Amino acid sequence: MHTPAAVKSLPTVLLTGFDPFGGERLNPSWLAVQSLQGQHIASHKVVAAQLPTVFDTSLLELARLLEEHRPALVVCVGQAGGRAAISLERIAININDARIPDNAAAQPIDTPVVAGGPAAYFTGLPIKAMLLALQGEGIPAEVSQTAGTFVCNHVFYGLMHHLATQRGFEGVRGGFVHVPWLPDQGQPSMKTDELVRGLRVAIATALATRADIAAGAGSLN
Ligand code: PCA
Repeated sequence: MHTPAAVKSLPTVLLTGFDPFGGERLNPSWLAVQSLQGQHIASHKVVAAQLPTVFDTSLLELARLLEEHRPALVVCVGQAGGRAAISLERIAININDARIPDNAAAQPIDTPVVAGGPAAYFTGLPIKAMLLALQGEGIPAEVSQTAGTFVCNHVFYGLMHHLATQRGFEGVRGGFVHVPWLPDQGQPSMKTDELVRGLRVAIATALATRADIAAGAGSLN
């Protein structure tokens, strides 16, 4: 029955974006994520939150959000200027190596995200199924083999480490998606409404797909 109580108890998708960084005035990841706040996708409710583009603080905020919302699925989103497509990140690595200072003027070089943690984590998202779904909708998409070594990779690694090691997160899936600039920021770019549509398709596909499609489909890279 669709009582208010039943609606309230819908499982949650935690969707994060970042604040602007590197002297930019906006961050498309936050604009796109923000517009999905409170929306329902495949019987899940989206909780949108902003993370600061700051090493360590971003992970403290993410950990707080994970404990508060206990999501069924987590998709962290960031801006990747210079990329032309929605990038489904495959792997998070245990390194911070910042080419520019973060928003708190920190610029760690060759430090681990988690001291003693594994070298890398694979995404928990079904990225090949998501890729096919996005391309089927005519939205430019690609699998990416690196989320870089700045705050996005830091958050991706911290997310996967939290899900892998903290109690109560067994079976919770998560991963990271990079989005291109908006047209105002430079080229190549993607418009906000296409980004939003792409994130909706990506999330719906992740919720509908338990095991990623594999070998039989051939390499989709
Ligand atoms: N992109 C940066 C950090 C914040 C963001 O949106 C990155 O790719 O690391």
